[in-house]
Amino acid sequence: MVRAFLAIDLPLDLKRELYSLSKIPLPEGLKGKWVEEENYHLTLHFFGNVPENLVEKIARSLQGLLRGFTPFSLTLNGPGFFPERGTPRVLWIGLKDEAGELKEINQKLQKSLKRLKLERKERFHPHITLLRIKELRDPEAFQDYFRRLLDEATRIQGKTFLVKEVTLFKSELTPKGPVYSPLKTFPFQGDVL
Ligand code: 3AM
Repeated sequence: MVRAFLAIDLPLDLKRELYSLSKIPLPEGLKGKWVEEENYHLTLHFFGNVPENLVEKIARSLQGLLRGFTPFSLTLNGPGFFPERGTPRVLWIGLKDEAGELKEINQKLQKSLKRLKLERKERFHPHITLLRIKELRDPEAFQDYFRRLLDEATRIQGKTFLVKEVTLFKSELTPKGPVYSPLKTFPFQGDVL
């Protein structure tokens, strides 16, 4: 079995900037795990554990559905968290998909998942996970922290980056954290203007 997900990897300088946000100290009563700098990515779909032979099938299908896309840019938006109500579990930075390319990839992906009889996901909210919250004892302290994060994130908000490819990653969970390695990369066609 392979634990697989489809994602957009990020440029190194952007990862470094995102990681600088982790320097804001977490308040008392908020325990979490900041995503490792090298691991930042934008998940398009989490496949979960799939048998090896299905990975090949998925890759072929992805090859087909991603054909025809050309490089496009995405813009960093402000921070947010999931779930919106109740205890926040995941803190992230959102993305603006101005040209609607992510939406289009997702629509094609959902059709392809249906054809492969794989589980689909109704909602797609493009984000880069920053922090996974393990314990939150003081909601007010969280609000303060989040305000500080909103403030700090204005530095990087509006930055754009070019997406030239999509990657099918293998995720291995280790005691030191997840290790992501590319299984297959799907480069977009055409020259960048
Ligand atoms: O980009 P994010 O962080 O949202 O949360 C995991 C990460 O997404 C998600 O897959 C991405 C790469 O690990 N993920 C992990 N387990 C999951 C699950 N059981 C999951 N998404 C949905 N269901």
